[in-house]
Amino acid sequence: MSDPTTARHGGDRIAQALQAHGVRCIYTLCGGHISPILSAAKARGMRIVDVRDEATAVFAADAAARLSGRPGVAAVTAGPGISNTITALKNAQLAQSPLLLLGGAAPTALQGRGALQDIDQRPLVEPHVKRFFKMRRVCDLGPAVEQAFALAQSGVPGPVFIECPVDLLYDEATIRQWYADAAGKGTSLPDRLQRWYLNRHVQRMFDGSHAAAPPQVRPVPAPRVPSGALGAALARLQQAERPLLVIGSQAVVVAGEAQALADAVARLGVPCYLSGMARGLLGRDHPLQMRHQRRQALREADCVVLAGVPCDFRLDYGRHVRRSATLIAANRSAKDARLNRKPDVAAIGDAGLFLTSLAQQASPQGQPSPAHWAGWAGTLRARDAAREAEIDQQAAACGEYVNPIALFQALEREAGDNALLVADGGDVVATASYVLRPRGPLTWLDPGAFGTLGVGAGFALGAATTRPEREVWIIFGDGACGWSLAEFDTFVRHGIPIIAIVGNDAGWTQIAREQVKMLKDDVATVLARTAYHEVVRGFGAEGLLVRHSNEVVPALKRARELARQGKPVLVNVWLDKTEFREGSLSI
Ligand SMILES: Cc1ncc(C[n+]2csc(CCOP(=O)(O)OP(=O)(O)O)c2C)c(N)n1
Ligand SMILES: [Mg+2]
Repeated sequence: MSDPTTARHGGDRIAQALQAHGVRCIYTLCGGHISPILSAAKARGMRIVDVRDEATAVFAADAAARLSGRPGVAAVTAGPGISNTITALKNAQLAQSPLLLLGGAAPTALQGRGALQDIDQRPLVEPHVKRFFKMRRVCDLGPAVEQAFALAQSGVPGPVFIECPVDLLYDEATIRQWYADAAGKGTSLPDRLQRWYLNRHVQRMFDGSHAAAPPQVRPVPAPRVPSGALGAALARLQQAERPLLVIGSQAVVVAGEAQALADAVARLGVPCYLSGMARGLLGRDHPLQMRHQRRQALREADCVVLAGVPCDFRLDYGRHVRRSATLIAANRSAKDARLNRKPDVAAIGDAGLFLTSLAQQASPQGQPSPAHWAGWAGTLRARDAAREAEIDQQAAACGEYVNPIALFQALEREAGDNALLVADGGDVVATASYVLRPRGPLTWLDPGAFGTLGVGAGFALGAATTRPEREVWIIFGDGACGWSLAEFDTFVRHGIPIIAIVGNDAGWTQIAREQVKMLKDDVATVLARTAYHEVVRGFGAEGLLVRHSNEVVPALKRARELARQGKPVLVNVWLDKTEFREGSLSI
């Protein structure tokens, strides 16, 4: 293993800084521009997981970040390697997920001169990241990684990009030789001038690199809501008759505090809805957690606390909350706290810490919450139970193939207590999210506000490598699985036992549902009952086919058994069409 105190070359300086920040895994797809980083990171004991699409690498880094609370790291080659990551980068930016993307680049002296894969990468990447670092000197590589880690996690978290030209990554002797060879041995004045220029260029690249200090890790404390706003929120909450709490992804960005947050929410006694990464925060069955009829509850509430949840399309741009209700918005972003609707109390800071402090102040000695809140929670619970009974009825409908609600009810019973669920699809995922109960904090991953299909395998990879003790399931739509099915090759090569369920309804149903109704045309929304289980067998994974209800439970049991033996599995389930999602939005 490499000496942790000294770095061999620029690639190793990056690896050294990653090591200092506790990075254990790098997701990548190789390219000549980044080889020294990968080789040095491997030599320093980091796990290099090589995937089949650069987007997967970034999705994996995103998931790793969400689950660990520390930036995930991906490395991709110059040009097309980088352009392939744009959707995944944007997804991470909108999901406020801190990650570091290391991208290759043409040699410094050849940029803009027609080198292989040389494009101006800044305009492509810069809009989607908190900072675009353009490297020009070897001595800046380590400090850039330090800064990138701090920046990715500070304020509103997000992705950061470091562009690493290949000639900064190899050792000085090799680079000097490259440039000497390139300069040639000509004796004309232009030849000698060019040699002089290149010599000076190399000198500048390596200037100061021998004196570089070892990497420093900067602590990044989560921003705290000022005490004035905290006090105002507490006073408004205590006056409320029917308070409601909506907790979103941003409240769990300090992943290590998720359990403390769960305890605080339970202590606060306010009925709540959980969304995004906050799903599962209170475990499978908590009396304060409501799952259904959120819109109606929001209409009735007289005080709504939005913890890390902006008033975007998911809250009908704020219209779901009554005008007369007190709105308390806790958010790291002052802009998001005020999006579409001005809150009565804007609590700017970390939403998770805000709720923990609020609970502390509301009942410093663990006093119970007001009795009328319990009555209100009871009303909501009764409504939840009524909806659950309706869902049970809909699950009993028998068709030619498998009822999707019944499928997820079976999965809910069969998946282990340590299951971690990844959602990638349209209607099938929406149905799953009605029925499945994430097991605990940080056991549910969905793309977030960007609504990106294709996250499945990358998220699962990030999850399985960050939380190897967990049973990782992907819930795929048959449309969505097409983006990342080739990553079963990655799962097989790296021995990662992920279980994927494909809800195969032979179509892009979430889109078809409205398109057919409004335009009487199913153009481009029809797929075949493709044998996805056979496709993954080709990659060396296990594939199971389920066409009838009675095959569901045995297949799920078999899938778990195979995963326990270390094998990745895909269960291709033929679904019936249902009316379950009728009326829900697809745009
Ligand atoms: C990258 C991307 N392309 C297209 C869409 C639009 N879209 C949203 S849902 C959906 C259908 C998903 O089909 P499938 O995964 O089979 O799930 P189903 O709705 O059939 O259950 C599509 C195409 C999207 N959200 N993301
Ligand atoms: Mg489908």
